Amino acid sequence: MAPVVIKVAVVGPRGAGKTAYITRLCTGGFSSRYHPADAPVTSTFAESCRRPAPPLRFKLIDVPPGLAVPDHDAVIQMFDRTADVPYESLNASLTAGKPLVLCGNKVDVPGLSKISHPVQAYKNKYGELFDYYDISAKSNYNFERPLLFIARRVLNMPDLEFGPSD
Ligand SMILES: Nc1nc2c(ncn2[C@@H]2O[C@H](COP(=O)(O)OP(=O)(O)OP(=O)(O)O)[C@@H](O)[C@H]2O)c(=O)[nH]1
Ligand SMILES: [Mg+2]
Repeated sequence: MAPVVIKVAVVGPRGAGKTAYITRLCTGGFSSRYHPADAPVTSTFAESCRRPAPPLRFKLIDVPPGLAVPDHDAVIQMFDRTADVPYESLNASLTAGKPLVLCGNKVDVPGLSKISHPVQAYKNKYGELFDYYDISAKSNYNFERPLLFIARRVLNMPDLEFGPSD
């Protein structure tokens, strides 16, 4: 079966962990070094699915803040669970009719306080196209869950599972 391509824009403030998350998915590595990005970069993460779902090619677009977001099918909005910065609402044109996953990253760090983001307000606004996950690019906690949610919504296959196709 030919792979289905899903373009995912990964947005969020400086230092949230966008690049670390995408690198973790696409290469399996993690670096504690921080290199602020200055232009969008697209990387590919391939995943097979149990039948009858097709294999998937996620095009993960790492978009630094303040830059135009390239064409996409879904959005991951990331923030840093260790930094209590005010959340930024998303431009409506970014998410219109598209799956949106909010990710609170760096949950490997001990002693985190309660999440400050009004997740329920997002749930009310975006409904079934929205989900929230605590994640960690460092420890891999929940790291494939955002993409599983997106795949299920984009393909309209609520039971889709990643894994070998046979
Ligand atoms: N402890 C911990 N640190 C993380 C995690 N994810 C990223 N970091 C660190 O946070 C810093 C910023 O991560 P980046 O991925 O570069 O952040 P970014 O969102 O791409 O930042 P910009 O390119 O400036 O927009 C780096 O030092 C990472 O190593 C995580 O899950 N846990
Ligand atoms: Mg970056």
